[in-house]
Amino acid sequence: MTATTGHNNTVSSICCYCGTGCGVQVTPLGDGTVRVIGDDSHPANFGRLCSKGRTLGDTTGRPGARLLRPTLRLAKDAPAQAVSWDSALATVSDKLAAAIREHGPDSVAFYLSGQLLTEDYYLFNKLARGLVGSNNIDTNSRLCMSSAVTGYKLTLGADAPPACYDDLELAGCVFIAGANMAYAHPVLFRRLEEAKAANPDMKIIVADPRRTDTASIADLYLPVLPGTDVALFHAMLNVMIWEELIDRDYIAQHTEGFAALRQRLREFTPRAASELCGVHEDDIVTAARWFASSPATLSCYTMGLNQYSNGSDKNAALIHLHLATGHIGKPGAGPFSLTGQPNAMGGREVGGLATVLPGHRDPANAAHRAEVAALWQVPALPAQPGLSAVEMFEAAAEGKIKVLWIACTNPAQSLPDQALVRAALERVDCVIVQEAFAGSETLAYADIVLPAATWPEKDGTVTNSERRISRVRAALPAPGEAREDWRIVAAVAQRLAATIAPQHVAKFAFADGGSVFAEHAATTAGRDLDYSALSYAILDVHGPQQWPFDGKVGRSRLYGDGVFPTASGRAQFLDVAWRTPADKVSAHFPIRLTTGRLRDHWHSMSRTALVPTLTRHVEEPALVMHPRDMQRHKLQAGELVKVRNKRGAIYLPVQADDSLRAGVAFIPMHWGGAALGGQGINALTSRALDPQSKQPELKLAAVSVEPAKLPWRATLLLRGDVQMLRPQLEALRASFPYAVAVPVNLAGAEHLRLRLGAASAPSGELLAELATRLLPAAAMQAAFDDPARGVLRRVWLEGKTPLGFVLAGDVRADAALTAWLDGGDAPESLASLLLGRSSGAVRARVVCACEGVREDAICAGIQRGLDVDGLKRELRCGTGCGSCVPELKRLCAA
Ligand SMILES: Nc1nc2c(c(=O)[nH]1)N[C@H]1C(S)=C(S)[C@@H](COP(=O)(O)OP(=O)(O)OC[C@H]3O[C@@H](n4cnc5c(=O)[nH]c(N)nc54)[C@H](O)[C@@H]3O)O[C@H]1N2
Ligand SMILES: Nc1nc2c(c(=O)[nH]1)N[C@H]1C(S)=C(S)[C@@H](COP(=O)(O)OP(=O)(O)OC[C@H]3O[C@@H](n4cnc5c(=O)[nH]c(N)nc54)[C@H](O)[C@@H]3O)O[C@H]1N2
Ligand code: SF4
Ligand SMILES: [Mo]
Repeated sequence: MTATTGHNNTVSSICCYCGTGCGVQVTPLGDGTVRVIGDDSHPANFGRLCSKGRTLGDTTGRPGARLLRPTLRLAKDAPAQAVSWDSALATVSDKLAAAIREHGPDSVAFYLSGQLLTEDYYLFNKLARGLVGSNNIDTNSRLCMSSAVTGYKLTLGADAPPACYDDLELAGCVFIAGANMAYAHPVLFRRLEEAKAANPDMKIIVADPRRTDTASIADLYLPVLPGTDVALFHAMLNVMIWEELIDRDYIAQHTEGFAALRQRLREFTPRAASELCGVHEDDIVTAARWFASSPATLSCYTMGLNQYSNGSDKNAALIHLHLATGHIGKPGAGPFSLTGQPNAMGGREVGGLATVLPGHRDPANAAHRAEVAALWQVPALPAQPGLSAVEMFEAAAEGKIKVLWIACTNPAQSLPDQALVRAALERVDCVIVQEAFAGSETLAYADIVLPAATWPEKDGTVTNSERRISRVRAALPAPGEAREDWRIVAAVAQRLAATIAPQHVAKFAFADGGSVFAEHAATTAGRDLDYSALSYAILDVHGPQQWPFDGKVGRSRLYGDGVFPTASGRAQFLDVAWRTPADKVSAHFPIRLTTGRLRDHWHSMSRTALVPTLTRHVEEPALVMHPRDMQRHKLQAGELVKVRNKRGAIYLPVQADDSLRAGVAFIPMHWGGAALGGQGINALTSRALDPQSKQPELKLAAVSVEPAKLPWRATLLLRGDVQMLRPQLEALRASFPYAVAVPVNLAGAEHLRLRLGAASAPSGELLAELATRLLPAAAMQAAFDDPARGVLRRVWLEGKTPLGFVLAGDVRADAALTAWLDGGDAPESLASLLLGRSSGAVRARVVCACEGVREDAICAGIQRGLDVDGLKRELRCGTGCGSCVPELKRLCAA
């Protein structure tokens, strides 16, 4: 695998979305865009890509979506002004120097991201700890992987996932707990589907309060109640002990602490645990038997375990099952924590968490601090513990943080308890936002904006879930004045050093990413992850490599010898007590709300919203609830509801879905303030932390759901680039409690959909603004207004082609007009449609993003007697990336 292959300018790189880390071949097309195909030679995906990876090319060449110049605002209420890089860098450096001088180094904080490259992180870390002198450097991995890190360290002794992707094919039993791999790690899920098809004896168990697409291949589905997995895992171990399914020799030779845990487990009989976790006791017994007696058992787990105030306990209790049965360190076996972001692993290696120093070292350990200080040639590293993500924003809200530098993450969407987060962002004297795209909510709080290059303009390395380091390579120049993240950090660090410690200036002078990587790799020497022998040259010639790496080969699996990197060399069983999640349901807040991913969107959607086909699978925010809960709360499908708790409230429509447990509701995490209005989904979530990992409880909030009582409704649909339309929109939206704005793809073109709700009809002025603010210049209008009643019905036309419409106060024509804009038939009479005297067609959802196949066509095919293979053959759905195959199966079964 060389840097460039095939076409003379094609580069091998890595998909910038999930932690699977699929290899891609990227070819610049000469018009500012690229073509992306899977890299057949990359061991993560062997050429496969999911719907998101396949459409990466569509995210390029969109300068309107990007930040192109640094900006500065001189006061909190002043407008941002474009400035030169020179002036932006000088201002950042001056602000840092002043805060350090006047308030001490801990008045400065860095909030970074698992989507940075290893080189970016490394320099941020060196700047924060080595030059500023603060451990206040944390990342969004705190919201994501922190409990997995803690779980691994406390039980196995080091933060190292012991398994690898080949184990998906070699396992006899796969236990998927709190992971929706079909959506979040689709290419790994494809591998698992194929492995199961090739080996029908393979048993798959899925534990999730929602019967997700991942559960479509499960032999046993466990509808665990949110937050209660410890009871499930403890009971499984109890059964294994009772039925003598444990590996006594392994426990005796390679572990410690079993006796105390065993004592604790007595109370976790299947029946007692069933009361706590809501899984039938017979199913607990079956799960335990399959797990223990299979020749090799692999667990895959993600946010359903990590994002809880008992997330570390859940991780440890799951790892216990592997230690007790010896399902670790051998092919097809092990506790495999799948990473979310493309370089969450790299951050853990570099020290991109307040609680980690470079090379898996510990900032609380004086010897480790001295080692890193020696490597960096600085006198000492700060001993004062750093703030973790949520603590950082709590300190900021208290006025303790003067300069907050945010890079490659969108905390005004993704952190829990947005009321606090936004108060914190307002309180900080100087907020620096280093961001690539123009739509991030956090930009509204920025005093200084630093425009960053992004994929495919960046060069560096990432580590995927199976500890494999790959090169990311640039295929395009960055647009405007955007710069690579590590170069921005290096430039600021050199300026700051010149002011506060001139002897250190040279320590931040790097010719290229390769020399940053070399310095970083050296920090791993002698550590569990040792890849000090790795270099860009080796990666270029021999392709991606797993750590630890001895100069020739990387290790695919860890702990095959039963020796663990703990003080005694033995793995540890922990005496994990039962703790309930922090948020409790009550008569006031009876619903357990959980949040998570959609198949075709990525986080705050700065990239996926640019791809028309990706917006078609799920177009708009909705709350899903069990039909029985809807009945109990007297709610109708499609009705607008208010979801509320003591932290905040959001408005969105409700839909019925019996794949959820009764009592559990779900909202996708993607709907932040930019889509939903207000503070978005995380207005509701809790900042209760796991005491060990400091990871917040993003997966459970107790809420109430009630009718919205916003009878006045408007809906607006308009052809155009959402990014371009957004500024005009924001002022309008602020006037309405319900104000959803999302991109939708109609007839292959981008459109903006706006939905508004209010308790009563808005003022005449506001109504007039609605009709004119977004009106396309020179478009013809068909208008049937009744302003006295707060009613507008207008359709904009170019010749006979509809460009958009606004319906306010009377939205009955919405579905038919939308179908028309989507290429459907024109209504027979526009007037009778707008006046509600006739209704029109309704359009169907797109199930297969790759081939654009709609649900109605699929259902018609099924009526004709087609099965999944027949659908694939005749309609071509499911033949691209395969992500929709579980859904096709579900539709066939229904
Ligand atoms: N399409 C897509 N893929 C992504 C991402 C994306 O934004 N979009 N983001 C990436 C990132 S950063 C991450 S971290 C991963 C996340 O990957 P996942 O963790 O797989 O995704 P989520 O949907 O957040 O949550 C997984 C499941 O946990 C379940 N769950 C909730 N509570 C519990 C519980 O108490 N116990 C159990 N057993 N299950 C529970 C939820 O119902 C949900 O189905 O995805 C990565 N991949
Ligand atoms: N309710 C709820 N909340 C959650 C979760 C959940 O399951 N439920 N999951 C949590 C998890 S696991 C995660 S990982 C977080 C993710 O949350 P965030 O990190 O906030 O999500 P992103 O939208 O990926 O933010 C990345 C930002 O970086 C920008 N960007 C992209 N490329 C570059 C680049 O190369 N350089 C720079 N400087 N900027 C770039 C993007 O435009 C985007 O604004 O959300 C967390 N929040
Ligand atoms: S599974 Fe999809 S999103 Fe994840 S790295 Fe592969 S192509 Fe990208
Ligand atoms: Mo994540």
